[in-house]
Amino acid sequence: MAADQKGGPLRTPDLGEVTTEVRPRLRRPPMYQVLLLNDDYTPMEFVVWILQVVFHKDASEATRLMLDVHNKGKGLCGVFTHDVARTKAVQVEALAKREEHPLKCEIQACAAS
Ligand code: TYC
Repeated sequence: MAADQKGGPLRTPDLGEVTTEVRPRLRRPPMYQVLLLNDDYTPMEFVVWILQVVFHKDASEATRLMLDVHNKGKGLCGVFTHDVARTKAVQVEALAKREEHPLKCEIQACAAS
C-alpha cells in the first residue's frame, strides 16, 4: 500500500472508487516492571544465577544488580508485557522455592505513556 493511503475511499483511474480496508488503530500494550526483592537468606551467587538465566543478564550486570538489590532493598530486572512479567516472576520464585530460598519478585505497572 502506498504511503499516502490512510484507509477510506480511494480513487484509481481503472477501478473508480474502491474502499480500502480500515486500518485499526494500534496501541502499545501496557508494560510491567519486574522487581527483585532483597532478603537476608538467599545466597548472592543464587541471585546472580537467577538474573543470568531468567533475565539474560551477563555476569557483571547480574552481579551489579544483585548488589544493588542487596544494598537498596529492591531492584529492576526488566520491563515486559504482563504475561512475560508474570511468567518471569513465577519462574524466579519456583526456582528459589526448589532450593528452599525465600527470594521474591514483585511486578508493578509502568506509568502509561
Ligand atoms: N541479601 C542476601 C544476602 O546477603 C543476598 C540477596 C541479594 C538476596 C539480592 C536477595 O534479591 C536479593 N545473602
